[in-house]
Amino acid sequence: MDAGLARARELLAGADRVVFLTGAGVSAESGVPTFRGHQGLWKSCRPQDLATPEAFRADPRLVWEWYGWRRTLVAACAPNPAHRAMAGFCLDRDATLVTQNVDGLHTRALLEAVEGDAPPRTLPLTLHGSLFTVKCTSCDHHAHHDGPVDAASLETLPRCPSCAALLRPGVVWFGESLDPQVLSRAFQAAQEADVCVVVGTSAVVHPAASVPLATLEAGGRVLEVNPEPTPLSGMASAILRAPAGRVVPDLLEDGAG
Ligand code: BV8
Ligand code: ZN
Repeated sequence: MDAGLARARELLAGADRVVFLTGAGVSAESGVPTFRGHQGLWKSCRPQDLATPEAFRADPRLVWEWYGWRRTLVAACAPNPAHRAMAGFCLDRDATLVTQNVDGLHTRALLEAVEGDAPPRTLPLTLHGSLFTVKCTSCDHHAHHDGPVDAASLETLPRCPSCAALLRPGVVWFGESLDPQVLSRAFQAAQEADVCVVVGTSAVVHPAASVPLATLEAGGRVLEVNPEPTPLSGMASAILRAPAGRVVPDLLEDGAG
């Protein structure tokens, strides 16, 4: 067994409480483009330029076209072995899954792993919201919304059933604050964790990228799963330089717990 994997499994075996922080890389093998990878580009637009309130104000049709395209793409993707291994681990152990992703694949993996309802503690903490929700640009209406979006014109964009204002994707854009309750639960879990397993994130977006630091500051360890180095690599006690779908099942399979 690879030395990094052996070390990582040893740290997990000794951990009472575990927190996961995932980013777009965990969904790459499911066919979901990452945020900053070259394949993440869409119509030569940079995601960072479209995922902002300013972009939506300037051109809601273009932004909805991008989100509609992503929603359709993600709806055709499936959880990969990394999602499934983490879902199983969270069902068996005292573990919290925090994700930056808006693709819903962690939740789908969890619901596929349980018959019936998933225990609330195992539901992922989604720091940046979901592609499959909308919220009103004017009133407090928000709802699940998973159909195709007709972004052909301003007139065909989704409207609020209560006040008829434009609906927007139910995600957190750059420059917007995260849900304070979700964020505080994520940092609480990180502070209490013995190990934070960071999977598939470039660790450049804050406050999400600070979650592993809360584990370190409380005396815990960080494990990193990422084919590339990140700003967190220097703080990791073990690093698995491999794709998540290939190595996370080995990391988490029984015998690591
Ligand atoms: C906030 C939802 C308080 C939308 C996203 C100046 C002005 C205003 C704000 C800021 C500023 N400077 C800094 C900030 C804070 C800003 C920030 O951090 N900016 C960064 C870019 C510098 N943060 C915010 O604005 C946050 N809010 O701070 O509020 C505030 C309020 C007002 C003013 C100031 C502060 C809100 C951030 C949330 C933005 N929304 N998503 C949508 O998805 O459409 S973030 C977006 O990036 C995605 O959610 C994504 O998940 C996230 C992080 O990216 P990654 O997941 O890491 O993905 P990435 O492509 O980067 O990397 C993929 C990784 O996977 C790579 O490392 C790759 O090697 C690896 N990989 C590839 N394949 C695999 C793999 N790993 C494993 N296996 C594989 N197979
Ligand atoms: Zn409304």
